[in-house]
Amino acid sequence: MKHSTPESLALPNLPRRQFVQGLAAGGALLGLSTWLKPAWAEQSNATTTGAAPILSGTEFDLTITEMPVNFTGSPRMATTINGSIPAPTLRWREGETVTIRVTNRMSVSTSIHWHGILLPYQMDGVPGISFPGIAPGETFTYRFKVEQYGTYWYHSHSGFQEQTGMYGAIIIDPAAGDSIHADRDHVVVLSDWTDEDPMAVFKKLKKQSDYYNFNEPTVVDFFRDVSSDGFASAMKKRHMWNKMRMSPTDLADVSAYTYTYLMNGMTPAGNWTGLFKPGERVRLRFISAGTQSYFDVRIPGLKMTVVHVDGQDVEPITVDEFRCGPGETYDVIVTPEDEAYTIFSQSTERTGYARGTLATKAGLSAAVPEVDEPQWLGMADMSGGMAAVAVRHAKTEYGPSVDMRVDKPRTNLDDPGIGLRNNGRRVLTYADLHTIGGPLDPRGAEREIELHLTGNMERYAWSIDGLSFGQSTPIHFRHNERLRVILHNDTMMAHPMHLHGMWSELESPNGEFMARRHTISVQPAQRISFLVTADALGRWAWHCHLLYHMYAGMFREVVVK
Ligand SMILES: [Cu+2]
Repeated sequence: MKHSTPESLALPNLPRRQFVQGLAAGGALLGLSTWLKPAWAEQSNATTTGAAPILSGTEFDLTITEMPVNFTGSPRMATTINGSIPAPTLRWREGETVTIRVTNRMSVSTSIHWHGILLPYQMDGVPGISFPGIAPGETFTYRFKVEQYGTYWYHSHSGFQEQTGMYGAIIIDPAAGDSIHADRDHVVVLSDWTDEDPMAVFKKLKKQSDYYNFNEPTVVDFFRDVSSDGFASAMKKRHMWNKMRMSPTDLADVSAYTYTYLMNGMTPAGNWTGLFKPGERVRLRFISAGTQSYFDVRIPGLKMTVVHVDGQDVEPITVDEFRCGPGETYDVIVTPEDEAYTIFSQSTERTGYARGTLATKAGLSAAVPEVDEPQWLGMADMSGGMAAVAVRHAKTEYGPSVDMRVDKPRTNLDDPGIGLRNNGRRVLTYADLHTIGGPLDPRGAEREIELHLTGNMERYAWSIDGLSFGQSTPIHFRHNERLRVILHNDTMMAHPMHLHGMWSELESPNGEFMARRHTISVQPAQRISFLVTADALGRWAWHCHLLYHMYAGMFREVVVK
């Protein structure tokens, strides 16, 4: 057994501090040669990161190009929208019709998906489902009426282009004036960058799923042990790991070993800075655009009042810290009084962080905390809890692509998640979230569907009910039905599940309305449910927003008719 002796349990010698903090300059894109310089690049050779240009109005032209970027000291090619990372912030107005012409100046197909936006399915931007994609040299025109307001974002839905730079913020101003009063407003886009070709990252994960997991290299072995020795014996072995201060964890499959975490396109060394005047109410719109990273966000010295989640106003709740998974957005209000505060966003597996500063003037900084110690997965993460629900595993879950099935899922929403439990800070949980105004649709569920999030760690296979996208057939919703969706996580990882085109109205274990979401993170061994009003005809994507999980097959098509 690989980990049977203390010697072989030794961690690779990679102190966390040695992981790349990035360049102080933080990823300025290198100059374009003049002859191919498009209009948007006319002013400057080096397109800025850290201050995405703001485009507002009803007509937009976005150009997708490959451009060199340098976050770590080694120039790499990035996929950019109008030459910036993040892409330009698009400012729309509720009730207006927007026209967005997207031109592909690359040699491969591309797309843009408007994350969380309600629109006709042909405008949703998922190649193979909404439309064929945007071919090289082609311009695709998106046009739709903006039916909502709040903080959203957009990104490529093609290949790994989201990983290589294609993401940006959308701010939609309410038609009737904002109920959230703020003196100042900053978008904070969190993301992860790798100098590796994302396909190479994926292939490494396929070959060895804990390739980037230097904290805890034992999870694959744990499952190997479960299948060869049975659960009880594997658990005994786990006790041994515990005694040696080791644990099987599976917090994130890609870490700072390859990632540099970015805040508004700036590395930690680059230190993106948002300005304020003491005493102002500052709205920070956090957008979790990491492809494979959950971020735990806090601002030491400041309480954050969460007021708006996934584009929905929520009953204000004041916390010290919150976790945001890929796809989710959280708007908070802070009232800073001192000169400088660190915005600290550590990744869940605790190998690194994105960092920026809130300050009264540029050039200031505050102390940057150490990353927390990684926490161990508990029993609840591996085998659930005591829920008395009848668990139905689909026949397709019994096969080589599934290595774990949870028979007693936990249903609680008040768990902040692994790494945040009992850390001495008030951490936001899903149980704290209440969308103002209640559900969109007063009807109860007319029908229920249950889906299990499944995987096989060792094969790096990710699926739904044991079937990858390629093996699956579409899920059918009847037009205008009110539907309860139950998601049951049969894996040890959290999966941020994103249903396109329709809201997911999260409910409590007792069936009370909680929060209207576009992305719902389902924790390990957890069972959650939400209601959907299937009011959007057409074909929609539904997937895990961890990009490599989606790519591996944790993805379904939903057909509403
Ligand atoms: Cu996933």
